[in-house]
Amino acid sequence: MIRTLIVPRVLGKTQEELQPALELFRALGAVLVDECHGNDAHGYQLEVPGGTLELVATSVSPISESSASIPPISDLGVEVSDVDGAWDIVRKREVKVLRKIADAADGSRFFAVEISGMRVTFLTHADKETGIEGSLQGEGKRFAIVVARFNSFITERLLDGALLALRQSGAAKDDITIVRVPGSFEIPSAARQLAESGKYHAIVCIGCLLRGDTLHYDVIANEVTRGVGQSAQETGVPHAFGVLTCDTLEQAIDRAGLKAGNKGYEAGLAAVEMASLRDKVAAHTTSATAGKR
Ligand code: DLZ
Repeated sequence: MIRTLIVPRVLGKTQEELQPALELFRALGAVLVDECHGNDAHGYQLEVPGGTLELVATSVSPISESSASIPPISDLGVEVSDVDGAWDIVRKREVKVLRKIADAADGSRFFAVEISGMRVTFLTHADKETGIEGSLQGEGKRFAIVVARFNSFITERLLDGALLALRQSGAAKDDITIVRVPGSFEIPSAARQLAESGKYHAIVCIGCLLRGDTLHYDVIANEVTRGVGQSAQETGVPHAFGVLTCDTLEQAIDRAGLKAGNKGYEAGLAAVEMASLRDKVAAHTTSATAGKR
């Protein structure tokens, strides 16, 4: 029966008019899974971890009349893990703030904005125990990207995706170092040297292995995965894995910006989140230890 709810929102007449909303949702972690372009219409499908259909009956009209202590019903409700982090990301963009961030009477926290004519309420529920989670704020953090030149047709697109994710998270251009290596096999050693320097909060590893190109594909793929994982574990510096392992060039193209999104972009977001998580876990464990003294 029902598999997915698709909620189309018409946000303008041209592709350009969609971009602010598209970029905002991608900056908050939504993954672009499909896009279609015709003469009169452009569509982008974004996927998020979960969705709930909420049916509401109320005599109160959406944003304007609802009470200041109740999250307003708008065109779209977005539950986020860290509403303060989302507020920092959203308010720096071209949005009209409808409600500044505030605590609701039920203990949840929310804000509402209008972007490309769409009213969106962002909130974090009070009653949900989300545990410790990293945020997508990269401001003030330093990142290194190790990118393999082999199959550069793909890896340069993945690099663009990673850079976009880091910049959208607030990371400064000067805080991002790009290091190029010949092929995927060389990624772990360069990543390790960068991690051991202590200068970076996270490393993004980018490569593309095509089964057809290498007879020892499995050996290299295993070695790169093992080496990157080992570097992350032994240095404690988060490493995001943006190395594609594909059977065909078509599969790689799909994962480098078309149908299946851009895996470099996803790796960039993972690096930001893990850098933030590392700080949060460190702060949590330090305060827990101090409490025992
Ligand atoms: C040699 C090689 C081959 C055949 N295929 C790939 C590939 O699909 N993707 C990739 O990133 N690198 C490839 N390489 C290069 C190796 O990773 C490595 O750079 C060389 O073996 C030199 O050590």
